[in-house]
Amino acid sequence: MFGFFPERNVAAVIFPASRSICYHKKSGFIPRYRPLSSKENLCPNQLSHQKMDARKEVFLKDYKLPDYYFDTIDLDFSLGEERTIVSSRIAVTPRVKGAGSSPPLSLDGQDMKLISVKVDGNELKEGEYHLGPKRLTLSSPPLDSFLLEIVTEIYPQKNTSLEGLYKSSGNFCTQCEAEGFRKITYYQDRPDIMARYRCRIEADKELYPVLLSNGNLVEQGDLEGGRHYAIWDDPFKKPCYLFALVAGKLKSRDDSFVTCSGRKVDLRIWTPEQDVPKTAHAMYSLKAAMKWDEEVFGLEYDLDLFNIVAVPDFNMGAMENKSLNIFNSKLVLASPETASDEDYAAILGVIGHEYFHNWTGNRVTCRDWFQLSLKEGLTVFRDQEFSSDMGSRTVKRIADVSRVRTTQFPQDAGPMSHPVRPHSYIKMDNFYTGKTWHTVTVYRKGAEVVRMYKTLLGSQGFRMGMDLYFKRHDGQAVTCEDFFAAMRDANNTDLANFLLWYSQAGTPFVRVTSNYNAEANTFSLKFSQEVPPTPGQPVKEPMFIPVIIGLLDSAGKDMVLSSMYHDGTLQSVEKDGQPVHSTILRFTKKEEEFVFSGIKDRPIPSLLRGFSAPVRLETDLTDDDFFFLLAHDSDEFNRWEAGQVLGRKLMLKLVGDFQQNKDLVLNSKFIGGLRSILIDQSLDKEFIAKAITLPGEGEIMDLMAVADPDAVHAVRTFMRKQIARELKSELLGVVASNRSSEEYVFNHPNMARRALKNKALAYLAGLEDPECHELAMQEYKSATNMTEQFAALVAITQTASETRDEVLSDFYNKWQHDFLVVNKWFALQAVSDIPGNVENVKKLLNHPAFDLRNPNKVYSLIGAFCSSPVNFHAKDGSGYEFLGEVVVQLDKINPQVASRMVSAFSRWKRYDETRQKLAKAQLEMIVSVNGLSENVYEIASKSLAA
Ligand code: B3K
Ligand code: ZN
Repeated sequence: MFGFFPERNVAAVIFPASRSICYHKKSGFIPRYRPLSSKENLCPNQLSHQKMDARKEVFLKDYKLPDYYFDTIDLDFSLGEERTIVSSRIAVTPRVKGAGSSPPLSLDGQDMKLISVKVDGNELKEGEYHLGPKRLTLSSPPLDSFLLEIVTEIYPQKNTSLEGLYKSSGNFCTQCEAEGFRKITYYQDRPDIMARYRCRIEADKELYPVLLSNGNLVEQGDLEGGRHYAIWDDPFKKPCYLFALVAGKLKSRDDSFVTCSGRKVDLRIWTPEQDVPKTAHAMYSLKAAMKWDEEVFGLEYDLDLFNIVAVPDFNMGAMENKSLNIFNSKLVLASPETASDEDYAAILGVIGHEYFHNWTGNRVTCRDWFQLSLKEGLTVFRDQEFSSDMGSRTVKRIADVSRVRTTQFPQDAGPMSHPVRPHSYIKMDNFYTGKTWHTVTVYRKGAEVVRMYKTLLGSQGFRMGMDLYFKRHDGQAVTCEDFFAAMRDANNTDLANFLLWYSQAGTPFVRVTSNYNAEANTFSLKFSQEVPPTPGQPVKEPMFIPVIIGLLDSAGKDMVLSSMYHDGTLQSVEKDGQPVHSTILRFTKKEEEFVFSGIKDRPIPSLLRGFSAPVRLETDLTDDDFFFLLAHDSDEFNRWEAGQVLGRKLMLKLVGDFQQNKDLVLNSKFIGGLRSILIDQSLDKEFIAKAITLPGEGEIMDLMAVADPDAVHAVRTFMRKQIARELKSELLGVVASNRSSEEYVFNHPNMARRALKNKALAYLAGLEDPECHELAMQEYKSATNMTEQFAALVAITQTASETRDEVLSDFYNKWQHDFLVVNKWFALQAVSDIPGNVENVKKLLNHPAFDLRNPNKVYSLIGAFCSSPVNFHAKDGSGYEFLGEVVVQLDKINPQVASRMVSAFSRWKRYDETRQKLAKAQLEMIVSVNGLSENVYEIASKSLAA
């Protein structure tokens, strides 16, 4: 049997012994074209050598230009049931031509069998090349351009890692980013190698009637033996991580889009036949994204065909392969009955995201993987803006900021803390985004960094920067500095130490104190900042922090701002000669003061409007000031934020009371504030839903010296019940007035209505009184869409009750045929805070619908379990033990998914000693496992070391 787990003596299994040639740094490369002696053939310490190789850390500072460029590559795939033969023909050009001697050409490759290597038509013999478990090296290739031909054999059917070429539900598909192409053929698997691709695919016609790759279809036809072929040609040069191939039994939804220059683009979304009806929303999203990118950034699609394929087995959300995006089915398939508003919104955002990559990522790509945020931070920013324009800007901003705060801030304060542009990695896949349990810095903090450019330069200035970026770098592989330079040069401005956002890890703490001088009519704001030490970065420089502020007068209106003292001079803050209602302070030093003049009354400052920088803010504002901002701030984001600040303070105080066994009492002013928001008809309903949501348990634990999951859970549950009790009649009113029998429509007003109704229902059902329970049951039974049905189910099952099991089985029976809905059912049970839930989750592992090889199922069951503070952090260690066992098992199947799961341990030092001991024991057990993947090793060992 062939192995797919790189660190378990793959070479010994996959390659015939005569080809298992090792390379030691000490002895150097074995000279070309000299047959190896039997001694050289065998590495004395093959296994430990592989381990060393596997866990090698890669550093940004070590980046070197490639010695060889690849101009074109012709790929030929002969897909089979046992094995697939891959032949490549690469036109190679040395970077320096005609030098006295040529440097070695090192090609990445693993988990495959090498059949042959030819240089300019001559087959190389053993000894003329060097083959290791992870690379094939030509020690002295020709001095001038040459043709390299390689044939390999690969085994997609056995590839459970879901990177490279693999099978998903009977269809072939690929995932090459970040370093999956090396599992397909030997290649320089690095993004600065950009070549023009032609791809021929050959397969059984009945089993795989659809054959797709990047670019344009140039030829297709039938072959003997029931086989057929297709040839695809992509006119744009690309790195190999954007290569894609799909072969399978698929049907498409077809549509078209006419670009701003009048070119008709065929759009196709491919799925198994029965799912085609569920692709309407994805197609709508794609067309909306194409139009938006033209309107907002002037970016037009550049080919005549755009394909999307949905596959059920996929490690991530989706992949932006040139003109052949491959998606996790979850982010394509939707119908009102089976997908929630959240799913619809996610599909819109991710279809947009992958489409936007065509320019930010594909046309201009990354020089090396350290620059990942160049494409991901920018593209996340673009998808956030797209979704904002399609729905409510404030609500989208609140959702995005909450995500940064609840996922990225904790990461920035933990052992996995790294800059937006990391300095080193062991396994690049560990730096991609996930949900709450994985790294979010490159993507989410990266998007905040891009947003700061826009804040500082304005929409027009930002657009000028983008235009210059494309003008300078179209078709190139570039760095974050190149993006920075384009922004700076297009606006002819000084962005001072802004680049530190890419290189310094950690969330800056910003403190603000204010002082009103009634005699001088001045209002001063003193800022200080501190970036905390992070692993490998003990000392930090001050950052460039844009702070948008407004000053509210006693009636709650924005004061007019015209000038301020700063750096010893009086500066105008007017815009185009007009006074403004809010301004941007450019806070760049450790300490800095800004003094507004002409302020007639003591104002209440509204600081960091729209969350203008990803920082933790501490101010000297009183609770009354925050209640005032909650009621009046013209910046809706800060209105929400004022409620959150009050909520956080209150929860932390109650946690202290709980720990000291004091009675818990909820401040009536807080309830009053929530009531006035709840009944304010002028407010957006989704905004209300967000504003009456308490900060999450994770967010509160993150603010504690020692995180106490039991106390935080008890306090939040108490507060929710108390709020529901005191606002019961208003909440019942909300449910009653927001019912609708109309057909499901995905638009902001309808989603907002459902969000508010569902939020009210969740509060009410938490009361555990028969009337509310009955109401939730009615909502469950009468719902005609998944958004409302599932929300009612969540409300009913949040507490233990007689009907809980009944409703859960009713839901399963209804939806057992739909794997995406069944995943919701898994997640709902796994995330439950009912004590001892680990036993139920263990049972679900054996449920016939569960499969450890399917990432979505793992995320639904195991990932959701880890996000229950009560059960994952159970004091008896049962949650940790469960995860430890699962990670070890999962790592053998899919290291990428396993490493996401192991991340749940990374904050173990935040808990009390008993929990620390238990979690540490699991981490130690994991790192001691023989043959552990690099992915899991990197996360587990860094968690232990910090
Ligand atoms: N670029 C892909 C992510 C690839 C994941 C590699 N492990 C999706 C995206 O961010 O658009
Ligand atoms: Zn992306």
